[in-house]
Amino acid sequence: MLIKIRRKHDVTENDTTGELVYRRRRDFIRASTAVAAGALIPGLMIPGNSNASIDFSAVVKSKYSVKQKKTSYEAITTYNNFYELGNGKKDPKINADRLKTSPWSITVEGKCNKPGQYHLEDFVSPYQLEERVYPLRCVEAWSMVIPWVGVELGNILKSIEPMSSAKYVEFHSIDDPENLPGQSRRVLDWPYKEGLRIDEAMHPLAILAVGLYGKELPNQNGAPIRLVVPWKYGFKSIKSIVKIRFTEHQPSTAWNTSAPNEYGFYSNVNPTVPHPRWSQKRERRIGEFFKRDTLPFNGFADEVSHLYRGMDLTKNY
Ligand SMILES: Nc1nc2c(c(=O)[nH]1)N[C@H]1C(S)=C(S)[C@@H](COP(=O)(O)O)O[C@H]1N2
Ligand SMILES: [Mo]
Repeated sequence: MLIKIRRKHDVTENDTTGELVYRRRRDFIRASTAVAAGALIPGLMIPGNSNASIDFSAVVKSKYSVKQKKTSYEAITTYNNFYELGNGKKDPKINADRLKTSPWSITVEGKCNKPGQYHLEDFVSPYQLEERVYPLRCVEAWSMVIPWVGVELGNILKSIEPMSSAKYVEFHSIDDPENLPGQSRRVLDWPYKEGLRIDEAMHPLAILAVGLYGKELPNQNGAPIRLVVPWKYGFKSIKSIVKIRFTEHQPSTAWNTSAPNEYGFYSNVNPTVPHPRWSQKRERRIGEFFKRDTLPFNGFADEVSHLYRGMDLTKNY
């Protein structure tokens, strides 16, 4: 059911998860060595009263928004990658209620002065909610334009007071194999993990989103809180975050661990570096017929290319 036969160069909207093809092979090979569910990290959900009541009337527009036609709410919320909720693009919407978002807390660890467990409100309410209309470019060569509602990641991180030894930030998604149907299979090494270098995380374009189209984030889009890093491939924008850790060394991340030759740690959108199995030169904007050129850093080169000065992003992708 997962593997769809198609013409070689025809990446369609229904192309399920180029990201997954390699994994499936490895899954198969590793099936015999896979550990039992009991060895998985237990659920990280902690009881509390953190049912978010975010005031979406206080949202302001942002100068960082792009002026591109927004993808429809329907498409944004029915065509998703969220492997915890299934491998197909439609699965996350179908299985959305398997993600339990209330209560929700976020554990902060590592090299910072204010580690601990935070309620969602503590993360969000002190800061200005902004609408950020950003293109999202999946590594599978499709894209959307999404009007996120969120707060600048850097402002939140600063309030947790990272130490000078904090060179990276690591994020973990929810780990709840009892409820999340995708986690009963070792598609990835759960929980889903991502990471940024600290200066990337502090860049004003990076946000933690709690909504889209002026409303609460639907579960399939990573409720109640997810990262959005618009100049990187979509898989860096980790959903349903329960843990943030400051580290001295580059953290291991889910896709990079599963296929390091295909998914680099940085994974900035870069049309000149093909994925080993397909070109990244062009993309299909969901809802449009003709493909369009993919832009370096997904169109944000002026804002972010200085972060990578001196780095060879064709090797260190
Ligand atoms: N926890 C988690 N985060 C995730 C994913 C996932 O499977 N699990 N998929 C990633 C990928 S590959 C993409 S393209 C985007 C998709 O975000 P969207 O469904 O809101 O458009 O989420 C990213 N974040
Ligand atoms: Mo993706």
